[in-house]
Amino acid sequence: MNQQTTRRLTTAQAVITFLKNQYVERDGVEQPFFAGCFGIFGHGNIAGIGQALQQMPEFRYYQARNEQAMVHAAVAYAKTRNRLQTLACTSSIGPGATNMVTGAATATINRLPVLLLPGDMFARRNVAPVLQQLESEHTQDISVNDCFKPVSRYWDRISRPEQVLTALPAAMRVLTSPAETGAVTVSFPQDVQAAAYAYPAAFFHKRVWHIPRNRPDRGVLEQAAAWIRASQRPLIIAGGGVIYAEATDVLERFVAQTGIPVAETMAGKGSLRYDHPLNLGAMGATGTFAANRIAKEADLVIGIGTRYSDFTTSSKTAFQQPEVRFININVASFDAAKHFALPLVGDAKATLEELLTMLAGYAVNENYRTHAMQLHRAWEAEVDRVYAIRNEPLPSQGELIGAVNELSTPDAIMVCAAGSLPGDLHKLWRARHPKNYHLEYGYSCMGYEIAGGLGIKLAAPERDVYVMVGDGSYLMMSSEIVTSIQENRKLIIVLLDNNGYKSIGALSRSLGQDGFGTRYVYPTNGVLPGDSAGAEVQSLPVDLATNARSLGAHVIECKTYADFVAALDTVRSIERTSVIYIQNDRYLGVPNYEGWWDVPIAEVSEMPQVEAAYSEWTTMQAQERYFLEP
Ligand SMILES: Cc1ncc(C[n+]2csc(CCOP(=O)(O)OP(=O)(O)O)c2C)c(N)n1
Ligand SMILES: [Mg+2]
Repeated sequence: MNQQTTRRLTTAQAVITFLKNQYVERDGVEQPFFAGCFGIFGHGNIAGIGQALQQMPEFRYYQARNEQAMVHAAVAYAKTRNRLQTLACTSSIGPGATNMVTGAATATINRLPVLLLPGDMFARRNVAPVLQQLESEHTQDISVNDCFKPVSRYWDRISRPEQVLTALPAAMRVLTSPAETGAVTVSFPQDVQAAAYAYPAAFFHKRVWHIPRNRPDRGVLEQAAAWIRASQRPLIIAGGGVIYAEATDVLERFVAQTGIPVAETMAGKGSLRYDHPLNLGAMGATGTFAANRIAKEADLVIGIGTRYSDFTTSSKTAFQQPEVRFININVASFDAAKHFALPLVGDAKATLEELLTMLAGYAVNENYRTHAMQLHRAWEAEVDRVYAIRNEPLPSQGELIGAVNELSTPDAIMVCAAGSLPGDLHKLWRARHPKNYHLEYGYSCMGYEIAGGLGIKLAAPERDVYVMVGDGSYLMMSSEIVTSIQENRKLIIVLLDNNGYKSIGALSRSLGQDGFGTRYVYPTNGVLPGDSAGAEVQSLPVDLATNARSLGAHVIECKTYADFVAALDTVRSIERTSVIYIQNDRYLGVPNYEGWWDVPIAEVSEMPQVEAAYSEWTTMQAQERYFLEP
């Protein structure tokens, strides 16, 4: 140690120098792990990370408008790059830091790597309480940054400069682990960031983190092959893991050889092209009748890279075959073990390749394959029908989705996260490549859409990025339009205004609650009116098109479907971020196709509609299953 050469750097300079030199390699392809750093400066990071970034412009700094948004952008970047690359995010202390907590949860829930570097209170403490410090009577060893603990896969606080020597390698291990990845938070007291230390030069040498393709236990694989051979009605559920592992080609070969049909989760949509004859489309609560019918009768479910969210399982009602059993291929043993499955803990690509060899000569019976293919065709006809609806006076969401799908370039990326759009898109979007459909539906965080679009465009500048966003999400966070203009990264934002929360409005009506609190209207006699209120209800004077224009976007306002189609054409030749604004119908929804979602209903109430909805709910709730036997 004493003989080592050292470099005297501030802790922050050491962090950035270290990050700059971290690389990952998978399948022999090497790349830098960090594409730079998003940030918003304040007194908690300006002289530390801020100074270091200024001194090292080769580690690109991106100025964000909102800390939550910048984490979403980093998450979307990582998702677009299949977790092989991400960005760091630096914030000041206090509100700047806690603004990132929601972003951290988004990353962790979606199993996507981001490195968060929030500023923290003075480690030396003598000047406390500093501006924005939350004091505690019972300890001085706490700050708002402790809020990151439950939403981070790794959390640390750097109280002395030399601690980064052990903290950052630990952070890198988690970030680059396919099974453990998520938000990593390394909290940096503002004085420590700026303090200098003689770091061993070896700490800054180039490091390449190998991303492994781990293989499952041989015996369990053999058992899985035997289960598949014995099954009569197997179904594959393709989750995000298929796409992150770049296992889509082997999945296609697997399906071609075995004839097993595929249903797709929100994160897994695009695993097969939409027009593959054995692609049944979306699975579960927002699923297609094709997927949901096959799932209902399946005797074997092969889940690949899925965490079986309630949307995927229709709140545990999707699989009704009494003897149904599960094989789960997953890098994380946590997910592989769900539903008492036979756990194939391993990389999706490596596992499918091995399983395929073991299944030589096996295929599902012809009737089953034919049945699945018929359902696929029937579903495609239903999508055609919804795309062709021409609702008046306001267009339907389904037809607008159809227009974006058909008029966007084939290699484009569409991004969405919350509202009524995700369910409609899950059913209706025709994914033409594995990156075509980018849904953040782990956290379904309103406000992800535009920020996420920015992250995608930074990760894939050669592709068109279509952001599909509702008026509610837009109002919550549209700030990164400004960043997209600053960075000259064009987004095509499709803003669907239905004057409030169409999704939660419909949910509210289904619970007997009349859309209460989900419309953008003035109160009447001190109460916000629901959907049954008459025509006297007055809308709010909100003008989102003008709002978007004021942020620097090119805005095209549409009234009709024809305007919308024309706008999708015009927008291609506009060079900066553009917003296509259109109002659409609050009430005309895409049907439910035999899926279900458990949302609890008031067990007692003074409203008869609520009581009626409750009794309907009990019938469905009774179908929820535990899967306790392998
Ligand atoms: C941050 C956040 N807050 C609340 C919710 C709950 N929520 C889900 S959808 C929604 C309304 C979305 O409105 P809008 O974007 O206009 O889409 P629409 O439902 O009208 O299609 C709300 C409040 C959420 N998903 N995320
Ligand atoms: Mg809305």
